[in-house]
Amino acid sequence: MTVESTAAARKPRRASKRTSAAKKPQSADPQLVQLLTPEGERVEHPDYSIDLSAEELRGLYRDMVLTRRFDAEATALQRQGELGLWASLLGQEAAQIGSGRALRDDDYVFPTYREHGVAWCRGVDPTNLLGMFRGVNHGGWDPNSNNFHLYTIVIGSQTLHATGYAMGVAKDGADSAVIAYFGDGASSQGDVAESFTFSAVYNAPVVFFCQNNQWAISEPTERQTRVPLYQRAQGFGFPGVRVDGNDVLACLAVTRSALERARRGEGPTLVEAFTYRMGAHTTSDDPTKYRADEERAAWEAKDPILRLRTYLEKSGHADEAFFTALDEESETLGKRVREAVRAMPDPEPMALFEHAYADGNSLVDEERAQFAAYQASFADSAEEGK
Ligand SMILES: Cc1ncc(C[n+]2csc(CCOP(=O)(O)OP(=O)(O)O)c2C)c(N)n1
Ligand SMILES: [Mg+2]
Repeated sequence: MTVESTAAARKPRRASKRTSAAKKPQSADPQLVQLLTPEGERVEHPDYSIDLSAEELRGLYRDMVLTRRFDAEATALQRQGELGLWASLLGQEAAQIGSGRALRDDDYVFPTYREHGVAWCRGVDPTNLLGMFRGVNHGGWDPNSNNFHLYTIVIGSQTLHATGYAMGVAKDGADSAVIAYFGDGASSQGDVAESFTFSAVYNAPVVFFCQNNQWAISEPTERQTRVPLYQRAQGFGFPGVRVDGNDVLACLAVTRSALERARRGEGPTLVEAFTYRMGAHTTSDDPTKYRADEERAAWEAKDPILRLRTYLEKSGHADEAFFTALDEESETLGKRVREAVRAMPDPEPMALFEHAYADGNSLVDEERAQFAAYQASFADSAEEGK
């Protein structure tokens, strides 16, 4: 059974009064779920529909704009030497805001290191995302406050964490769902294959949300797979769907449907959000070494924010005052982020050993003692120099 057919069978589509769905053209490629074209035109997909108010549409736009502004600020802060590293989400705002806004508060998220837009949707203060990249803490937020796990840099490992967590959710009899984010490169990891197998055979309520941004650092997607990534799911016995990852409406509709399926006890879904990493892999990377400018330009024409803006303007769902106010809000956010980063206190050196083990560990104790002696040795040499 496909996720499309499940969704269609259980939920007869409503004809929307507000957006008069019946009259809209169909999306060009049924393999790629799209509800908003790059030109900002609303289209219909036979298996997915969405009916949002003007206020909800403006909300999605605001989320994307503020996320992009935050991301640009973080990139600039790295260039100014305030952060050691930054992994930009530029271009992936729709995939993250669409999927992030599909979640319920009681759902649980396992992100990679690039999910700043999803963090935003979960209510994690963006300034908290920066501590690890500044090197002043190991994470920066309490995962259980917002059901948003700490950033995970070991590629693909969080899909196993998500699967185990989802199996626990099912055992508890809860109807919440779990979502695991990962990339096209991560799809080649053994951990991801294992999590697919486990979640399928245990029917775990998990959505695997793969942002195929076309690159794994300098490796293109054709080095990861011979088949479209979403088709991998079939071999594991659960549905896969490819969504236009630059279309926030389609990402919202598809993720919502996959989460509902998980809640109903029908098991995992693989969502492949087809998108593009507009920037460098991280601030340590130079993409001009391995990809052509034309490729970036072609994706720029599919910009997720621009297409929603075009639609909002054409449909009259937002006026100039809205865009002006949002510009101001963006600048205020940028300033707040700058000030918060510069005000972050340097950690106490011995804090390095905290949070490694909940109940302590003899090896960590030994290392702590060695490091304390090392630190103290500087005090001795300062004395000798007098
Ligand atoms: C297990 C593991 N192997 C290698 C790396 C180094 N590494 C960091 S990011 C990355 C590429 C990941 O690409 P993808 O999954 O497509 O995610 P993206 O960065 O494009 O969002 C690699 C290989 C790592 N962090 N962990
Ligand atoms: Mg990638």
